[in-house]
Amino acid sequence: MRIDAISIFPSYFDVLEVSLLGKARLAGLIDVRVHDLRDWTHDRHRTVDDTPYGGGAGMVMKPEPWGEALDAIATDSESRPVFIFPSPAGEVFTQAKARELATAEHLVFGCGRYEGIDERVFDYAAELGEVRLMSIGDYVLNGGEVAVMAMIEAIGRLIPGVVGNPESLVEESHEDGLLEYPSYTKPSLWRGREVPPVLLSGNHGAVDTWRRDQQVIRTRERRPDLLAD
Ligand code: 6GU
Repeated sequence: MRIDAISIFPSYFDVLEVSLLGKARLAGLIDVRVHDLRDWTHDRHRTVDDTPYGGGAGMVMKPEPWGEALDAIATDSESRPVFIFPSPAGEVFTQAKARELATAEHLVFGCGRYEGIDERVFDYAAELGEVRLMSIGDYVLNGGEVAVMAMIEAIGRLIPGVVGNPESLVEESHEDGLLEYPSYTKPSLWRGREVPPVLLSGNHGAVDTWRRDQQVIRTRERRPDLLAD
């Protein structure tokens, strides 16, 4: 998979070098390219924003640098990219959407700052590929970078070969619509707290049943909205 990220703060993406995704990049499983939006400006101050038509607070990202950035990346693409613009006004990014996006050949993340990007940019991007506006939850961040890091991590780890043991992908929270069961390791008694005896019983059927029950109990307690779905 190829992933491009366009931002005025490209250093937010420096940590993609480390950990699992860093290894996946070195192994050639993911080709991540980070771009500074200001590289597509032409004035001395490398201006990316301007005041909003109609008035109001804050600044809006100008369309011209975005147009050039999207053109350059789309021209250089082997496929029709999927453009993802992080936005608190977008559709909510979920594990199901991560799974869907993990099958794409080329994702392009466009990180907005300030009050947002000139709306015409989304319309133009739709001529070059599929456009998705995506939110990572109902709260407001200063810009899209942190949201894009979260999405890249969630999508990247679903690409075959990125996570060493594929078994660890299926037993996680959200993969089957339930939260994950609780986990324990040695010692079996720690600071007066015991590990649930069934886990020490050697009875695999009983362990499976207990874990499933725990998933349902936890989900009912913590995320009843998931059970409704
Ligand atoms: Cl994707 N962007 C911003 N700026 N804020 C957010 C968000 C995205 N998702 C939740 N809040």
